[in-house]
Amino acid sequence: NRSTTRTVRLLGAPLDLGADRRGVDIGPRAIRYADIAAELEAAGVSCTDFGDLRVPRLEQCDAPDTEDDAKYLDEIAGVTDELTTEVADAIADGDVPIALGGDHATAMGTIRGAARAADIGVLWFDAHGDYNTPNTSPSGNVHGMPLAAVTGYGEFDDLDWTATPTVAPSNTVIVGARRLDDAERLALEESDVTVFTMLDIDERGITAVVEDALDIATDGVDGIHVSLDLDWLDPTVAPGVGTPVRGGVEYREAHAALECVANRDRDAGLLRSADIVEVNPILDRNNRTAEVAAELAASLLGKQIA
Ligand code: 4U7
Ligand code: MN
Ligand code: MN
Ligand code: MN
Repeated sequence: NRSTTRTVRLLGAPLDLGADRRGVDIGPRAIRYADIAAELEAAGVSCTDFGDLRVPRLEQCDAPDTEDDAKYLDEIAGVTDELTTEVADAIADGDVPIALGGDHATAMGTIRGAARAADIGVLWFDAHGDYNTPNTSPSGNVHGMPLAAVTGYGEFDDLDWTATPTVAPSNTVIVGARRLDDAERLALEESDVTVFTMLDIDERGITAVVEDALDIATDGVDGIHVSLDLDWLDPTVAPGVGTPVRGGVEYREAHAALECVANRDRDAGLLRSADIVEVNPILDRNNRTAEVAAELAASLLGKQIA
């Protein structure tokens, strides 16, 4: 049992260069307005907010040419390099950094920062696999590639750190997948990444699946990173996302999943870092998706229901 109060350090990452739909850069602000700080304090952790990273505005960047296979990758790399340093600093100070996205390219920064301090596994809650590479991506959008990058899969010309895995594929688990591109599916099959689909959740229940995911992610490492893409949830629960896919987890399933992670964390002190990404307020209804994000953060940090 943990004796001292933990501190979450919020790091805003208003990154929208990895996705097509505008508005995900307002995500950090919307999650703050949904009072993530109060939610976390209700969970018994203290919370500090380090504000937002500077992100180049889309309009300031050179427009990608039409056959660009990884749009804005250089600019994204600049931002995620800074986030890597911020996350590593937070962990060195004893805090738990949570990056507020921003699109999912954000995770290239948080995961690299967390992996500086210790060997980690990754739990990736997402409708998608985010396992495309510049060579396989149908869209050229980098938010569909971060998991491939951090597991060292495929060729990312300008990102030298992708030459070696930042996290072992065998400690990497996707939970809730329901839309994979063809090449992405093949890549995942030949990798050691574990994929639990929505059908696994339907058949076995969310808690059994997450317990398995935790066993795999934590095997032989010191801690875990949790990456939460809000499109993991059903769009009726979380409508404010750029790439919604029907048939996602329900509100209560999502909380149960993160409560399982928190329970394991309470026993073993596993949680090193997290990111909460893809909240797009322009596409949302009355900030509902940001509110769900803030509430899920509290479950991840061990909020007790009773
Ligand atoms: B997210 C997609 F083609 N696979 O690569 C792609 F369907 O971070 C979507 O999970 C990626 O929201 C979604 O562009 C990225 C597409
Ligand atoms: Mn994603
Ligand atoms: Mn997604
Ligand atoms: Mn496999």
